[in-house]
This record gives sequence, structure tokens and C-alpha cells, in this order.
Amino acid sequence: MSTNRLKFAGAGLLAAFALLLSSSAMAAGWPPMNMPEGVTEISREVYGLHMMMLIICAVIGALVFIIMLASIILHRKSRGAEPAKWHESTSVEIIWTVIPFMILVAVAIPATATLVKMEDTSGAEMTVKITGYQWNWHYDYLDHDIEFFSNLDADSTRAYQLGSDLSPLDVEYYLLNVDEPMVIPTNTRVRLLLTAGDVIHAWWVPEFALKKDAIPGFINEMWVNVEEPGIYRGQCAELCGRGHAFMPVVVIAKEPAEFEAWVAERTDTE
Ligand SMILES: [Cu+2]
Repeated sequence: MSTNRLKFAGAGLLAAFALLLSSSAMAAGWPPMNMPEGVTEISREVYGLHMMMLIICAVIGALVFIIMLASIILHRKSRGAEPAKWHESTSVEIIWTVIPFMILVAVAIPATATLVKMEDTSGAEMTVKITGYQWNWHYDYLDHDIEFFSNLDADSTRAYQLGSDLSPLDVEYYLLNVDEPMVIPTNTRVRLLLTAGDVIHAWWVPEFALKKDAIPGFINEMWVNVEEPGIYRGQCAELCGRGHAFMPVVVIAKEPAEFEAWVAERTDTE
């Protein structure tokens, strides 16, 4: 095969593979492959950083492979290519050290800015203490007289039993639903204090871009400001024993007025 035909064949194969991958993924109704953009300012920044890194890595990967393949194909022995005799080049070594260093610094600057914002839990308008247990979450609203356990919902619990009459496929949000979700107000800076009562767990809600370890004897802090009302789901993200898959996180974000109504209702019944 001539070089040109080889190149065309390679490019055609790659294009066909990419098409196959994307169309079959869509046809099969796969879950989204990328991380979610989320519903907070921080989650959007995290998503932006992730996309930037992904594109930089993809471009570098493509460049390296194009140069490598071109070198192999165009300078092969059968074409009469003579290997170069030189080795050790100070200028090349400086270039391949300085360019990656500059790329790393360029991505570290926005990444650090986002990290600093994520870690700054000051100015919170309310605080919820979250405690992980084997295998449920406990929510304690420090500014209100509210505390409760959040367990896996009844349908999921029924469906996962051996020989159950209910199939997991028939349960909406199987293992992603709880009997009592956490409720927070929208457009409010909520501080979350995280700890655990037995082993290490981790509280994770992808759409908030929040994931942190809940460690017995330690208090970890994070914060969230959800802009849109909605139901957001997550899971325990630290292998914590037999029931690790059975302690999901569900957060309902309500408009502040509706949140106040929920608080009034909760405090009445207790
Ligand atoms: Cu856990």
C-alpha cells in the first residue's frame, strides 16, 4: 500500500470507529458518559476545568500519535530512510521540559482558584451536620430543631432481597432513593459538617461537585449553594462494608419559603 492509501485507510478506520462508538452508545440508551455540569457555580467551574483538561490531553495525545505514526510510516526502512546519528540535544531537552511545565502552570492557576473557593466555608447561612453510619446517613440541622436518619427506600430494600417478587428493573431510582431526603433551601450558602459514627464513609452528590470523606472522630467541612430547586441524588463513595451500595444520598432543594414551610412542618410533628 502506498503511503497515501495507508493514511486514508487509517483515517477512515478511525472515523468509522468514532461513529460506531457514538451511534451505538446513543442507540443503546447508555447513561451519560461525561461528568454532569451540575447545579452550582462551583460544579460548573469543576466541569469547565475537567473539559479544559480533557481537551488539552486529547490534543496532546493526538499530536503525539500523529507525529509518531508519521515518523514510523514516512521514515521506514523500506523507503530507504537512514537513521539519524545524533543523540543528546540540550535544546530539545529544554523544550520538552519547559513546554509541559508551562502547560501545568497554566492549568494549575484556574484549578487552584476553584479549590480555594471550594474550601472556603465562611459566610454560611445555615449548617447541617451529616453523619455516616453502617448503612445510612443522619442529618442534624444545627440552626433548627430537626434531625433524622435517611435510609434506603422501601422499594429498593424489597427489590434487593433474594427471591424478591419485585425486580430492581421495576424500581425507579433503584438504590438511589431514600425514605427521608435531606432538604435544603436554594440560593443559600449551606455549610455541611461531615463525620461518621463507625467506619469511613463519603458523602457524594455529583451535581453539586461535592464528595468528601466522613471520618469517625473528625469533622470535615464543605459548602453548597444550589441555584435551582430539584431533587439531587448521590451515594456513599467510600467502601464502608456490606451495605455500602445501600446508603444513597438524596437532597431536595426547595425555594427558601418552601424550605421554611418544611422546617415549620418538621418542628411541629416532633
Ligand atoms: Cu458508607
